[in-house]
Amino acid sequence: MTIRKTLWITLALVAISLPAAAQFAKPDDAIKYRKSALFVMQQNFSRVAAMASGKAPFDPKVAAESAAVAEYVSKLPWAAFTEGSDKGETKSKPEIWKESAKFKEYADKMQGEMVKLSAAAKSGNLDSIKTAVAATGGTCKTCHDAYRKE
Ligand code: ASC
Repeated sequence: MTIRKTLWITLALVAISLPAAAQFAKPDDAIKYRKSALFVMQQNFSRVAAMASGKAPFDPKVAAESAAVAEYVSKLPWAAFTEGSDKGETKSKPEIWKESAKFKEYADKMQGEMVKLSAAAKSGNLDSIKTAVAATGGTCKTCHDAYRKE
């Protein structure tokens, strides 16, 4: 193999093993990305929460679909809390970057509850959905109280 070829293969391997963080061209893109993901997640979660609280009629199919979207999208914001994206159009507190283990713990907790919510919604049992909505909402609030500016 030529040196050139070896170099290209090495570069390609490095590129695919880079963390998702590397996908953002600039800090503003990372901020926009995580806000967008959190917004889409919140919209879908709220739709299910409204059914759980009786503010909206219970539609099991819509609940299951919305919860599945929220569950999937709950995986996305975290790769966008990149170095340098603590400054800009963001309500993220700088503590996120200083307490990354605790922040990750909160993020993981929320994702775990989203999995349960999605399972509950799939089952079509409104009581299970209510329990899961409360648990999931609690994880949103815990993290916001600690890491989101007013
Ligand atoms: C939402 C939303 C949150 C959570 C939280 C639950 O719909 O935007 O931040 O639920 O309010 O306590």
